Amino acid sequence: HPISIVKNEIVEIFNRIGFVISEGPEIEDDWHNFSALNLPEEHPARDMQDTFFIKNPETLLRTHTSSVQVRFMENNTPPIRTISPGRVYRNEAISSRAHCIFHQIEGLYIDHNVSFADLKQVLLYFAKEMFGEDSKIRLRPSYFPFTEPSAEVDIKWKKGWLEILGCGMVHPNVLEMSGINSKKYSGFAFGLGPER
Ligand code: 2U9
Repeated sequence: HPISIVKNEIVEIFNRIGFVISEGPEIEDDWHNFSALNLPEEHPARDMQDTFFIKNPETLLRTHTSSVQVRFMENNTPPIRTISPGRVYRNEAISSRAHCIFHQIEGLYIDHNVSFADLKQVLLYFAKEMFGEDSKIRLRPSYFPFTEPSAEVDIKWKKGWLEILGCGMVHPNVLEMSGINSKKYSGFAFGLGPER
């Protein structure tokens, strides 16, 4: 399937620089999908409108693969380099551009002294491997609850800019909630949607 082909290509690019694949359950609990990712109780993403609940509020279909990386942090100690591909679920209106089931590939890198410059260079490597050696990337400031600072990344494409992923430095709260000392360690994360 075209999505599997693209997914495998992306995963292999990150495998070559030491990211190992991690997988986790599609049926998740509130902690791994929301709370541990710094999404407070009142966050709109927790709304019935956006999330498929199996048993509201404690059991749901994961809305992102970040829950896999929370589990990975709970069960491993840094250095952590992992890539998590998988199916995710959001209760949105289905159209030719959006389905309620889609895919994400998320990366997580945690070690001593990981910087935003490391993030930028890893993403430039990815763009060059995926789209060609001449690729250029641009980072725009953005916001995600689980990363601070956060950015969206565009590649130069046919004279314009095309958004390919979101990323940022893992929020210290997120590290601490999974048992990683944010005074000793820092990390970056990114997420991309192969459908796009
Ligand atoms: C942990 C901490 C932080 C993953 C991230 C994004 C930014 C992002 C979307 C892009 C399009 C998903 O496919 S999409 O709908 N994702 O923009 N994802 S940072 O951040 C994490 C993950 C895990 C523990």
